[in-house]
Amino acid sequence: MRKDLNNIQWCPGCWDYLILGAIRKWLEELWIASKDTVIVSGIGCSGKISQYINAYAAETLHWRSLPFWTGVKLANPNLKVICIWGDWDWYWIGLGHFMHACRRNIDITYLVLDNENYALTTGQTSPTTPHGIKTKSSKLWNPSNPFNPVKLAESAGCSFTREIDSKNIVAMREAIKEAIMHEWFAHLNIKQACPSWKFW
Ligand SMILES: Cc1ncc(C[n+]2csc(CCOP(=O)(O)OP(=O)(O)O)c2C)c(N)n1
Ligand code: SF4
Repeated sequence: MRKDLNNIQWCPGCWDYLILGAIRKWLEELWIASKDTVIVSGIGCSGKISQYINAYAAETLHWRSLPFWTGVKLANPNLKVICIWGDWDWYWIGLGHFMHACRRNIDITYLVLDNENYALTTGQTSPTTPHGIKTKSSKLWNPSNPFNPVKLAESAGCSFTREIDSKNIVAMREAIKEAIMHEWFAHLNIKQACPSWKFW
C-alpha cells in the first residue's frame, strides 16, 4: 500500500477530478478501509487515478487487467476491487476481456472514464467518438459509428450496467455509490469532459 499519494498530473479543469472526489468520498463514507481496497487501472489519463487513492493499487497493462483482478479477487474474495479505465482501453483493445468480464459476473466495480478520445496520447479517435467528428487521427471526420457500451454489456448479460454524465455531479456520485455497493460485476460508463482534447 502506498504511504504517500503521488501529485495529481491531470490538466486544470479535467473532470477526472470530480470522479476521483466521488470515489474517495464513498470509500470513506461507506467505511471501506484502505487495507481492504484494491484499485486496478490501465494506462492513460484515467489510469493515473490509482496513484491518487489511498488503497492498494496496480496500474496494469493496457487491456490485460482481467487476469490480474480475477487473481486478486480469487486470492481474497473479501477485498473491494475497483477497476478504472479509459474508453480506448476497454472498448478497443480490451473489448474481448470486457465482454467476458460481464459474462463471468465476478464481484468487481468497473468504472470507465469515457472522454470519447485517447487523451493521454493527445486526442485520437476512440470507439466512443461520435460519427462525423474531426479529431487528431480523423482529419476530415470520424467515418465510424460509436459503440454503445451499455448495450454491449447487456448483450453479455451484465448484472449492473449504466451510463452517466459527470456533468450531472449528484447523479454521477450516486451512480458510483451504487456501482461500488453492487455485489456482482458492476459496469458504469462515465461520460467525462476532457477540456484539452474533446471539443464536441
Ligand atoms: C499496448 C499499447 N498500445 C498503445 C499504447 C499507447 N497508449 C498509451 S495511453 C493510450 C490511449 C489511452 O486512451 P484511453 O484508454 O481512452 O484513456 P484516456 O487517456 O483517454 O484516459 C495509448 C494508445 C500503450 N501504452 N500500450
Ligand atoms: S488530456 Fe483530457 S482527460 Fe487527460 S488530464 Fe487533460 S483534460 Fe483530463
